[in-house]
Amino acid sequence: PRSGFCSSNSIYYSKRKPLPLPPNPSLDVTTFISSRAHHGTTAFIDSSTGHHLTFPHLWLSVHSVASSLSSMGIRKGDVILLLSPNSIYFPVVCLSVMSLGAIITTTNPLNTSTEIAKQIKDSNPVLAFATSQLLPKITAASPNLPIILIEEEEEQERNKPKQPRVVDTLHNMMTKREPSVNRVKQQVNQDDTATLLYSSGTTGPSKGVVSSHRNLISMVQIVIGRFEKEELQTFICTVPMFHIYGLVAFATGLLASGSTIVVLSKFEMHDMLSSIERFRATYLPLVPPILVAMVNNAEAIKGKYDLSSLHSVLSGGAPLSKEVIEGFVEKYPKVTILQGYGLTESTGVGASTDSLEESRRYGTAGLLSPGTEAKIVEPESGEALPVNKTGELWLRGPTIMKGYFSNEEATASTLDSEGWLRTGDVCYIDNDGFIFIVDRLKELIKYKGYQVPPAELEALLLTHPAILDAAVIPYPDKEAGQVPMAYVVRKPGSNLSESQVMDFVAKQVAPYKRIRRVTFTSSVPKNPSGKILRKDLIKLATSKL
Ligand code: 4UW
Repeated sequence: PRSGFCSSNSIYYSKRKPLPLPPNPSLDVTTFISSRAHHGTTAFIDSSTGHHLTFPHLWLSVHSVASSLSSMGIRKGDVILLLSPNSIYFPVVCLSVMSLGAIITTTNPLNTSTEIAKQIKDSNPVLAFATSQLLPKITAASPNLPIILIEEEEEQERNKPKQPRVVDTLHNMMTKREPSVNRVKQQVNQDDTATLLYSSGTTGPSKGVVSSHRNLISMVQIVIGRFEKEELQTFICTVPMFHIYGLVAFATGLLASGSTIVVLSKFEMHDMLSSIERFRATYLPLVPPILVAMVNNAEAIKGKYDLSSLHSVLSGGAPLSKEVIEGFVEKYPKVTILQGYGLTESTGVGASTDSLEESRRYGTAGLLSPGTEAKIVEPESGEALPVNKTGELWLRGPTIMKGYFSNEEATASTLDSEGWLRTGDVCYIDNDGFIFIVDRLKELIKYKGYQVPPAELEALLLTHPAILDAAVIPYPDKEAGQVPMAYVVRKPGSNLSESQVMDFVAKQVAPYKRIRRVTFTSSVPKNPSGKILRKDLIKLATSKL
């Protein structure tokens, strides 16, 4: 196999050892993970309740839930919605659903019922799993969707009878141990769809990213390759499992290596740090804003918590500045920062650093994942560029999505006929194959690692009776990475204020999507075909910094 830059076709081949896919075409990702030998004992621990799932218990539960779903009539290709914060039961749902060849679609628990309704309309689920706390959001979004309640044992009897749409509880399904003869056997192929996660890609509103079992199996292999060590590892899970980062790590990949995963239902600094101490955790996957907070509060943290077990933190989902990396290295000299760069559209990690030495190349997103190829393309001419030249990163390989769900137009403008994915990230690759991300070509705003699609906010702003036109751009922010900023053109005679604009949006979107800066302008700059010239606005907004 080739490795490194090939000057005859301007393709970069991964320098990592290739990981051949299992040859059997009829294989689902759950079976692939469960059949892997390892010597782990505890798969998941809930950091606050101490409830845990051993590996045998996990697989029994997955089997039992899958059989129940099958007796309920769930079949290959059916879409099932999962609305839950991080929990030790989240992976049980994902793995059961995927084992049947049914498709899991996840959504941010912070989303409003209107936002959830949009995803339901697009993905058309036949069933939903939800915690009792989040249940009202689903019933508001889709009153007739049957629901399976995810709840702790203690909560069992309290909620069930009140809700007519609740058809069963996860706990009940996990313990039913329905004999597998009841399960309708349907062959699941690596090519079949496994997940439908939502991402705005390079432009427009959120779209369903279709990832196959092959995409996920190949990502599981990549995760195993990075983290399977002689000794078993303990991970802290605080990044959200509904997002590709958390999903591939905590609901699939790490399980296959026998690691123990300590689950936090939401991010809270004290809980995270005390969990590291209590469980002697070795790995801590994070998004950059949490690393920033760890650097800024290092003295207080080190005085209060014993973090001596911690071997590495992983950073991904958004860029980490050199300043923060250096600050972290100085304050936590015994902890290695590893980078991971990925997209929902690449079903997880497209590039990563796997050692301290690799991470020392400050600012790099790392080397291409095994089996992944890249091109750096000049956006105007479409020409593939050589080493050290900056352009749009294109990726190809076994983890690249099949396309956007029921959206041929978006698929065609993102994936080309040779299988290349336009990432919308501006990068260069150095002589040694290390990728450096320098800018974002696409519209996407990342607030604390969460995706905020400007097109959705612009559409919402245009529904305001006093707004004539609007454009939303990312504005740099030390704490959040970026915040959404709006340029607004008021209708003649309107005296709409900045805070009125912000309130109007805040009432209708999840908190992470809120507009946090407003500037009034007389017109929104556009090209002749009507596309907003975002780069001009970003330059204008940041010129005073
Ligand atoms: N540096 C700079 C980075 C980086 C980055 C992402 O929400 P999405 O679609 O997807 C993600 C996925 C991140 C991820 C997945 C699996 C994994 O193991 C891991 O390792 C730590 C990370 O974020 O957003 C995709 C966009 O987010 C930006 C970039 O613009 C990309 O196109 N991004 N990671 N390390 N920028």
